[in-house]
Amino acid sequence: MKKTRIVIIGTGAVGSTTAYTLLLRNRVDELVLIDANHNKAVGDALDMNHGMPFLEGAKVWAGTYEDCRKADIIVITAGAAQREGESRTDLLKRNVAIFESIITEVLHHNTHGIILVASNPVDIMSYFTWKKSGWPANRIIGSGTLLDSARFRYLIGEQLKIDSRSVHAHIIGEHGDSELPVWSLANVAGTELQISGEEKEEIFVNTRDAAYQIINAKGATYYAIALALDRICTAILGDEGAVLNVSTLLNQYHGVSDVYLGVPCIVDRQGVREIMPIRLTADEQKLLAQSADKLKGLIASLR
Ligand code: 6V0
Repeated sequence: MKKTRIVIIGTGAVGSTTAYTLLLRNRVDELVLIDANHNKAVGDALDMNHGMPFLEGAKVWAGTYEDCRKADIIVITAGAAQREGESRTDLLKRNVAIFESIITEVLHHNTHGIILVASNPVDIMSYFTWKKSGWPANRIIGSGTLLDSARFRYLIGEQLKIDSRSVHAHIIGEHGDSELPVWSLANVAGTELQISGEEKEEIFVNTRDAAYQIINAKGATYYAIALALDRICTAILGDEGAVLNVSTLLNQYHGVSDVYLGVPCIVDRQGVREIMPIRLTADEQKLLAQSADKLKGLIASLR
């Protein structure tokens, strides 16, 4: 039987936690770790291999781009940290340069896989990866607003004292400051949420600003994003047809085109099989258009 392989590029906080999550949940046969700091990948692989007597027997090693050849999924979590005094646009330019070299290497060895991008700004990095690769957009996926939607569902669940898995609610748009809550569709078992306008505002602000809160407290976020990446990989490898709010290329979606944004998508072995045509109110459409305009402005600033 063909072995499933995931390559993770960038084994910092997010990459190594994602690798560990995939291992614990027994998702793959082979897990390859690649980092510009090869020693970090070597150390992570050793550390995880020492846990094998307690696991189900996957193979983990610190690899090279050559290992991308047999990869089903290539997860990119590499990124540069913001330097003191550096603007977001300059950081973006540096991250694009990092991606330029990573994608060139990946394309050299793999033509059939799915690339899953988590590095920030994730929607722009995904768009750039799609442009650079020349692959069909369904095979370039960004983690999008899957994490934001999970935070949103968790906070709604806390408010209502209902298991967050029973809360159906979506954050769409940019993974970042211009994202928006789709309150018009939020429900539990098809019933409208019993939450006041004030409470809704507080829940959304806490969702949107969650990363700042965590980074202020401990410097980085990595557990929940690792679970979100695990969820996407599982939907792909299991050919699930799961509906996940990932970042994908939009084409005339509520009037938005030629930009990657987080929206509910059906995810299976093809990657993004289809985008769900959800209903939005006029206000929600306006916010989605603003989110798209913001990202297009940033993409234009790179040219
Ligand atoms: P980190 O801990 O600094 O790890 C980054 C890793 O990338 C380091 O180990 C670097 O050595 C490595 N790296 C840098 N350049 C290269 C290169 N050219 N090739 C290979 N490896 C390289 O950062 P952390 O893991 O905390 O975050 C990684 C990225 O994920 C950042 O862009 C974050 O902003 C982003 N996140 C995205 C989230 C999402 O929801 N999409 C959530 C959290 C973080």
